[in-house]
Amino acid sequence: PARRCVCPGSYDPLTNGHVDVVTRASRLFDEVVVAILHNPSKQGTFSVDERVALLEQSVGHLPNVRIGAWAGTLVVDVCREVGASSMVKGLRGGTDFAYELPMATMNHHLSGVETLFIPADPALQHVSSSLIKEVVRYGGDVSGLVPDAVLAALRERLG
Ligand code: COD
Repeated sequence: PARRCVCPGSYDPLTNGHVDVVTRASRLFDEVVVAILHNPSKQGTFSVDERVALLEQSVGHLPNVRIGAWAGTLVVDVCREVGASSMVKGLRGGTDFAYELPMATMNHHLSGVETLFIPADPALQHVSSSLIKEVVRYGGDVSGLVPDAVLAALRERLG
């Protein structure tokens, strides 16, 4: 059977850190499902349709990557639905690890799904969606840290 993984996240919006993790996961698995998990009661900066479109433009060229969106769903239920026995996440440092370890253990407890961690590209360790938005809001330059399509969308929305 095809080995499949899920790369879950908010992707509000995606950054080059996300692109790096998805690209590296796509070399390890037959198929990668990029899963946008969003809270239906919380409005993001970008709509789910916009997040999907930006992901399509930035990782859509990878032949074994597909993109989907789920609202108000446990990530383990997404894994079950798409037939993935593991998820892949990026680790930027100790703070990510402290946040991710209990989630990984809970997700394994809930359904046996494994979480695999990929160490962040050192050149992108400081990149998060929230920090990127803050920098753009105050007029800073984030080129090189997000895909060009995201840069344009951020400038239009916040710049
Ligand atoms: N380099 C490498 N990796 C990065 C970088 C970077 N620069 N930036 C982000 N990442 C990684 C993050 O570590 C994370 O693994 C992933 O990319 C997604 O990041 P975000 O910021 O888009 O998404 P988060 O952290 O807001 O997503 C959280 C989830 C949606 C995965 C989580 O809340 C979740 O699983 N929600 C579903 C509900 C659920 O199942 N809850 C119970 C969990 S036990």
